[in-house]
Amino acid sequence: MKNVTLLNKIVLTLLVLILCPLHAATIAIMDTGADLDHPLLRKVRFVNGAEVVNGQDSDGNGYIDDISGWNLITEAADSFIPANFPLPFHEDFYRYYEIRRKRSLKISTEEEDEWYKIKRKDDEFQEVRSQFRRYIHATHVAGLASGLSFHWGHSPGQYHEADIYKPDILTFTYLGDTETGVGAELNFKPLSPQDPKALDHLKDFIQKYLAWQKRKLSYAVTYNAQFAHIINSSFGISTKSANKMVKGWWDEQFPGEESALLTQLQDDFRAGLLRITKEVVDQHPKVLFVFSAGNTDDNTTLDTHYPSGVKCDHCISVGASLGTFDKASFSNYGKSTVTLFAPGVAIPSSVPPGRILPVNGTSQAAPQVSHAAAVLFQQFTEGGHFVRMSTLKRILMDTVDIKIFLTDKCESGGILNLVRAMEFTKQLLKSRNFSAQNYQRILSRVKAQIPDQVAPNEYNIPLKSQDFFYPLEADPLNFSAIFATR
Ligand SMILES: [Ca+2]
Ligand SMILES: [Ca+2]
Repeated sequence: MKNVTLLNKIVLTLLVLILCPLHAATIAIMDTGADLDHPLLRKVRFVNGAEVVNGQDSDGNGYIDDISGWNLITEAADSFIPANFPLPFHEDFYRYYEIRRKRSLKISTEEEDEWYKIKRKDDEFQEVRSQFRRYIHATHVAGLASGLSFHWGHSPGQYHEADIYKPDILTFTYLGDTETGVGAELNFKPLSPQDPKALDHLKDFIQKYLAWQKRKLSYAVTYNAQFAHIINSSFGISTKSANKMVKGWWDEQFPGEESALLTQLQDDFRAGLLRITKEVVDQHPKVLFVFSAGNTDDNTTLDTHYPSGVKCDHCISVGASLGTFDKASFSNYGKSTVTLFAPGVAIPSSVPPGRILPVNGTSQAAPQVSHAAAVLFQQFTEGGHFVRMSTLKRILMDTVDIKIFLTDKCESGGILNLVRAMEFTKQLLKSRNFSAQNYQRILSRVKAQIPDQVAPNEYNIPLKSQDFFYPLEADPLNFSAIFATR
């Protein structure tokens, strides 16, 4: 009898291991293509175990050699392509960022200010800067999704528990230009302005353009949903940009003509962008979508932002805060369109090749929320529970640091607090009681136990919205020491 019990235990344990694998949550980075060979990202690289690099689609999912992701632009497995950039970037470039950071902090010298102003007007230099931005963007976002940011700017050890959780990072190249395949943007070919069908032709094109955007988004999401629990999308189109696109087509079709019809077409186009997003995300209820709210200081409840403005219970839109004491001046906001905020000023993370750089943006705020969601997801999984993505969203919202300056700026009224979200989830799972009353009781208790986060002093200086990137210094934050503990 004793042996039977032991056998039962073994069988049960094996069943649990088979049915509830303790794999990490996977976050897909839909972006410019992340460098997963960065020393910090190697440790979190997603590996498609069923695929083999042999020039064939070994796992039969339709994508050849997709070991760690896919590139929609080139339609190949190489997501990050350094050859597309003018490497190495000149050191003056880094100096530019160093001085800009100092200027934001009002600690730059006159000589530095002078040098900076010259570079700022230097078109060639600025062209390199925009290339650099594309070069680093996804890798920076991926580093934050992996949990890098939580180790910096806070008291050491505060986030050590988060470090136990290392979500896998999948890279998907979504942003970029191509002439072929699903990524190829549609071009408008106008009719003669006098053609009676000209207006219908333009309207038709706008519908075709929306259909293309939907195909592209659907392609990306369908791919990523094979492997990822969370999709991080740190990109978007503002109302102003969307209107400009429609105005461009209008001007090609009706040069010099002004009409109220244009405004109508612009409104329809923006509504269309949100509609196609909704159609795509609704097909993937098991995926949590985390969007950056955008960097144009718009109220996106009034001025839509695509795709972050989509309404769904497994979608999160993230605004950027300045430390934990103010909205970042550039961040979009919206009582019904932005879910919560996360720090988005001077946030350090990985950039190629193997370096660290503090950067500003809602692009930086969003992946911190993706990371937090991954951590909670793993807590549930390890506790042997399935969890709905809408529940993860609810917990993240309920455990924020409530801020007066965000009350009318986002749905939750606060800033992400990972430590509190983790502790709440831990206590909820421990209680094994998922009733609404118990949820509220534990929430109140954890709120009393875990204090609001305190921002590092350096943030306590007004920063300008145009100061989006921060300089690279030789490991100023001692990342190598921090990550030795991983
Ligand atoms: Ca494959
Ligand atoms: Ca293969």
